[in-house]
Amino acid sequence: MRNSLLSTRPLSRVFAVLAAAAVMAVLIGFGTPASAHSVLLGTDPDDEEQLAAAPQEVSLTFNEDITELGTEVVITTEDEEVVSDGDAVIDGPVVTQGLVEDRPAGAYTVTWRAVSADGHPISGEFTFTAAGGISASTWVIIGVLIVAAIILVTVLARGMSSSKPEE
Ligand SMILES: [Cu+2]
Repeated sequence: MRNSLLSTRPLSRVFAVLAAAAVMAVLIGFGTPASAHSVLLGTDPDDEEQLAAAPQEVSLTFNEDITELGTEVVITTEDEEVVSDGDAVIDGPVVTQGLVEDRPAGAYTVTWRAVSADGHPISGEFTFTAAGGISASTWVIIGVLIVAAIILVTVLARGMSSSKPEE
């Protein structure tokens, strides 16, 4: 009996080591995805996209929820003028950043930093180009056109109602 116990001991040690190694492998294997940083899946506009005009907002979509604290998006023109307006809005895995109304033509750079659900910050940048600009003068022209349209409609409506008694 004693002899057989001694003979099985080395074998059980081997099993114990193998079992421990298996447990470690499982822990490492399952632990890695849970602690991985968030990954940027895509942006709107896309990196290096060419647009007719700069958009009113830019959005970034990640593979998991983003933490509000420490997440920041800064958008600059090629003249290094900051055109991002206010704080980024975070809705789960989507981060949206508004732009100012005066958006000139040219290249834009979006520099972002986002904090993963695991607390780790990730960062990057992408660019897009606007063929035409939406500037303050564009808004003045749009305003003038709207006012002119209102005046025209008012004049036409008056002309129609004043011509009624003549019928
Ligand atoms: Cu991480």
